[in-house]
Amino acid sequence: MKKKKIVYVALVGDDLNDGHKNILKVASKYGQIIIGLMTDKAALEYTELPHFSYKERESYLKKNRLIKAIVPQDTLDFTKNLKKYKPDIVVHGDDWKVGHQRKIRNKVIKELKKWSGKLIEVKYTANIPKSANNLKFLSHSTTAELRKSKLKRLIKNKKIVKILEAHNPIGGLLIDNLSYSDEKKFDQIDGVWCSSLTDSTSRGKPDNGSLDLTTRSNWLSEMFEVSSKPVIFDADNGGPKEHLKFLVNKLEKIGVSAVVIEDKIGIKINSLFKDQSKTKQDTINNFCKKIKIMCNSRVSNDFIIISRIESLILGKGVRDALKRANSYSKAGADMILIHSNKKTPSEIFKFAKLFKKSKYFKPLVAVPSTYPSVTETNLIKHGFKIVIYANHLLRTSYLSMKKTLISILKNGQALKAQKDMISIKEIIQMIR
Ligand code: SPV
Ligand code: MG
Repeated sequence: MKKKKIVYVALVGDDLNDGHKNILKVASKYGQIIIGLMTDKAALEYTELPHFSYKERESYLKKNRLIKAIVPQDTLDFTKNLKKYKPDIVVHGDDWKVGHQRKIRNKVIKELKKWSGKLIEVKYTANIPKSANNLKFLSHSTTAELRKSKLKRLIKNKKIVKILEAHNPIGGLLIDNLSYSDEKKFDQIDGVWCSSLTDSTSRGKPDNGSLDLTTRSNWLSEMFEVSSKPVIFDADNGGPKEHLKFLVNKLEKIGVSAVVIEDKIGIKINSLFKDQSKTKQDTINNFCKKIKIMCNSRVSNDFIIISRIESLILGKGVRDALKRANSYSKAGADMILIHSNKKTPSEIFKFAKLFKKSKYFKPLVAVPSTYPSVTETNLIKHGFKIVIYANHLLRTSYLSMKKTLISILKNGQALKAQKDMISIKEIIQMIR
């Protein structure tokens, strides 16, 4: 009997939309299908983090009759798996002929040549309609549990997790839908920073803790309706100890992935204000108690507790920050946010170098609001695992609004302001 040909198809497999189904149909005509199922790490090289874990996606695909076997593909580069399984044919959508996946395609062709294998390309199915089987649909119906677990999966699979502030659902939508790619790279924002500063400012209020948790979490729930990326919540100092249990409970329940609490007490003054003379820092002992309460209150280990140290903001120096970092880590904090209002990252790097040597080292979080020239590459080198761009969408949108308002007033018409706006058609398409 003639041996059946092996046909290799790489997939993320969160969901089989019409495009994927077409590829499987074509592939099945040539022989037995082996699926190279993208691991989280591989998927992140060209698209967003899959909604479901590898295991969940594998069991979903196992039900498909057309599929003979499923193997992990742990890089976007096919070479390792092609060498291992020596398929006669690879079937892929033709969309990878342009952009950063082009080089991956070239490597596949080169590798297949070694055993006279063939690449078959299927016309890309554009404009996939919204349906219960559509990925976009999935992203909007992400459950709290799925969303919550995404940050841990990102930390595990990325060199640095990139978080951007969003203060309304449309910001969340942007973060969800936009990515950058050119011939060399693909990149995206991994999640949302729910900032006390921009939540307050966008409501015309000062960042002094006057916005209550219910207001902020209701707003988050609205954002969760239109986006699927994980959220880190800025909880200021978390409030009194007696409230912490409820804070953790509420955030976990709605699907927040991480909470940051800072070691300040008394009336809240934003850390970027020059005059910090009225700001008081908590005692190490008291703050450790708070961390412990929060750790004991969480239901899922997917929920991350980040302790934020304000020693550098308050001029207490690197030694004080280090002492606190060790204690907070011992108390159970999963990560340490070391905040600074200096113009360069030298102070946080000095801290990071020392903390890296500690047996209590935990991955670090940076908020480069005052030192924007720092590169992600340099942060990675110093042990930072999350970078939070904490107020950037608010600052850009405010500037644009101001420009438009002035232009209308100056010209007595809106024509000149038009060039800096998106069209009404684009808005309508965005919110279809
Ligand atoms: C926020 O964005 O609210 C923060 C960061 O907590 S900072 O404004 O630098 O304090
Ligand atoms: Mg804040």
